[in-house]
Amino acid sequence: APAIRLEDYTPSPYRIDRVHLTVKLAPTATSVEAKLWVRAADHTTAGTPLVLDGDALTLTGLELNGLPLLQNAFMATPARLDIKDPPSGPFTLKITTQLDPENNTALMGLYRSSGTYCTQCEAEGFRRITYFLDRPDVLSVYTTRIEARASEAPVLLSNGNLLDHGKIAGTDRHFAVWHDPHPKPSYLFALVAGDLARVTDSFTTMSGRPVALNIYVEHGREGLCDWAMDSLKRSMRWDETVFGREYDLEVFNIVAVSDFNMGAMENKGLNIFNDKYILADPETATDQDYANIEAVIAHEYFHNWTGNRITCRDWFQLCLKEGLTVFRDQEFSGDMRSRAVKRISDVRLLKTHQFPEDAGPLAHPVRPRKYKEINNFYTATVYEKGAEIVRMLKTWLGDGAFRDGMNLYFRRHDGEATTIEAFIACFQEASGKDLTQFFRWYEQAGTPKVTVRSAYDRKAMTLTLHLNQTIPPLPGQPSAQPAVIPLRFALLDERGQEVIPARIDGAEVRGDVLTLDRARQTVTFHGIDRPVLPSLGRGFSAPVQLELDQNTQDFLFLASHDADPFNRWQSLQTLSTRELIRLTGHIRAGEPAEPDRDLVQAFGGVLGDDALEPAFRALALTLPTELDIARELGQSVDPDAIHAAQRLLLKAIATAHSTAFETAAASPVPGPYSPDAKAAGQRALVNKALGYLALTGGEETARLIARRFEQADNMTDRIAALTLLVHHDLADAPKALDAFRKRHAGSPLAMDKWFQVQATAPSGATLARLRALTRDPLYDASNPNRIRALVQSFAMGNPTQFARKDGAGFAFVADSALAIDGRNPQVASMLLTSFRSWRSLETARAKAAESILKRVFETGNLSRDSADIVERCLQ
Ligand code: HT7
Ligand code: ZN
Repeated sequence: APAIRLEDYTPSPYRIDRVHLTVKLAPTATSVEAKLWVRAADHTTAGTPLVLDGDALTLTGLELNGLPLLQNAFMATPARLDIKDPPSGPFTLKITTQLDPENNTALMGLYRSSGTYCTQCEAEGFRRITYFLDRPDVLSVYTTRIEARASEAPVLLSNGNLLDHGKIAGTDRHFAVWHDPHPKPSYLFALVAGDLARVTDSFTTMSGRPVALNIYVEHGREGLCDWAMDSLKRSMRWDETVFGREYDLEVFNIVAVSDFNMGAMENKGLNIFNDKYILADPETATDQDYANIEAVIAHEYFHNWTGNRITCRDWFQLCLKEGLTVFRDQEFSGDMRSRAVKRISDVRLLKTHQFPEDAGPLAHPVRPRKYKEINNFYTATVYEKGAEIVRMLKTWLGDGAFRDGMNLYFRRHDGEATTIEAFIACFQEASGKDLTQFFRWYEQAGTPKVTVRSAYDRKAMTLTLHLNQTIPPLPGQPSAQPAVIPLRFALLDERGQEVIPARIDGAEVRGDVLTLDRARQTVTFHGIDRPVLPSLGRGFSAPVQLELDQNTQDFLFLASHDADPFNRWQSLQTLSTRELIRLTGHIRAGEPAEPDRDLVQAFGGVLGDDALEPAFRALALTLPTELDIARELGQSVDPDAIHAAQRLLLKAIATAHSTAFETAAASPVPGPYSPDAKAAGQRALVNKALGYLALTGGEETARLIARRFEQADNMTDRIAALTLLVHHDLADAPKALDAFRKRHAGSPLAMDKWFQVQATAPSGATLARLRALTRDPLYDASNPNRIRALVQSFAMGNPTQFARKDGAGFAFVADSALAIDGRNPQVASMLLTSFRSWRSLETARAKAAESILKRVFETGNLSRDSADIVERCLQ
């Protein structure tokens, strides 16, 4: 398929001002009648052929201005509808299509999930419902009439406010009419119909308007919605307080469904969620689940302004809504929880998911210039790096100018489909700064590497930093231009006190932010009367890889003295990364290796520092992941050696501080279970300590872990103990797995954790076990959540077994992708992205991966989604 290119964008020749949909639901034969009010965009396009998008559609009726269209006046295929000679003035089209929701397995368009009809229209799903100008810059006002058998679907929902509802006389059917007054693109259309339970609440907006809040779930799950509802109300209030954004309809509906390709969808006034981001109670959800629910609810709600009121002109601008909305949800969670802990967690995610994407064959700019399948661009780069760019704007311009820029954006572009250029122009005007160079962040792929060499001159009382920035060559991007990099900084003396320079030369400085904008730069701090250590990139102020020339003692000092908690954490990570790379080298060479004592000691310091919040300590005691080390190595990666190195360092830490870990593991978390950040942090530290004990402990520790599993009164502790039992292959593991399965067989979401624990066990026996698990009656090979739990967590979270030398891990993932590709291409291509770093593996493994990728590519009938990923992986 040819690529779609940003440079080829042209405005739509036609507008569709109004849409009336009448959807008559039946499981395998739903009819959709779409009445469209069409007019030419201007006189140059009036009367030109009108081409509407379709995807796998069956046309059953077509009228223009109320009269049936003659056969030779149009051309219809499943993929398009051409009206050859439309009137030059405004006209109406009535299009009738027939759909089969029951057999729509792609979960795009209108489908049925456990008997509930629901839709997913982003990015290009509306064209699977009716022929349309299915592009985000065509905004229409929708009125939707839904009809269904009352017993099958007592609940009928669409976007906007409810206008009317009632029985259809003489039948067993009923109807509802919804009207959304806000013009919106087709990707935000939604419809839900089914037999669902409703949990209600209400919210009064800042201007005093009441809003009815509803969450619809499967009957019997009503008791699992409290946290989601609470998160929604807090999100609504936060957006008013922090961004001045008020909700704009009489009702806000959320529906939870169990078959969903992604996390959730921000349809106007009718958000549809993967049920894993709604349902929670202490018995089935972990602390992480609670935090994720809070974040995803906020994210979808915040889209009401950043995405819905102001949307994207075209799909190249996806980060206009996604990067900005991720930034907003991260800020929200930072305000609800510990800011430092939230920031560290987000950066960990960025480094393990986005950095590798940005360093391999799937690398692309935050605003891509071309795509073959837009579904493959809902990536960590567009979302997470996109959020980092917005954060950099705030850091660089300052809080005031950032707020002014946001306000200008909301004022100027409300009701529009717009571009990144228009967004950035608002900040340029608000700050008076030229943002031309800053814009490169949207246009260049790759993570900039910034190397820093420092020199202190006691006589001259100067500290000089020699800074260098580069972006390594990437497919399609042989070279790159220097980026604007805001670095938050401080200079610390030997007691950890901040030293304020008298003057700084060589870079723009505003407050504690110095900004790099050249490939090579020398920055001089004057008036420095004693030796200082720079703390750079505080709070991870730019998404770059910082290579500092500081030695072990310097980092150990920062790890214990830096007032910036992020850099305290980062310093230990940097040291651990260096150490793990050193140990990996020795292990590969078959040489004896001994972990660095000072580093091992430093972890004891963190563990024993009661002034630090427990959640921070748990994060600081978490080593860089095996994938982080693989990414740092970049080539000739041997996952077994990395795994062994990590074990070695973990064991050394566990042995050196065994008593402190025993004390920490025995510290009870006070009170009954509560998902708040403080209690969650305490549990995280207890379970982290238990994890260290498991590495060195004998039978007594094994018994302790088994007891923790049996006695746990919440899922966080239960799954933590089960993970240790299974991953350390302890004697009680089989018994505990059985007990968990019995206890949670009725909760598919809890069972996902059971599949995931087994999929991530770093053991040679894992693959055979997974093959057996795919035949477990509780596994459903067509449900995206089950596939993610079993196959994706294996591919992304079990580096030694996925990259087995014999290629069997690769084959398992590739075959799972092929098995689902015909039914659900989006899920298949998501699985295939796990091959993205294959070239950095050592030769034997790389060869195995390559031959499997080639086998997949040569399979006939590969979906466009999967073909695109495999093709790019092989390029
Ligand atoms: N905007 C939503 C993206 C999404 C999606 C995209 C393609 C296919 C299915 C999908 N489901 C949801 C989610 C979000 O970012 O909020
Ligand atoms: Zn989003």
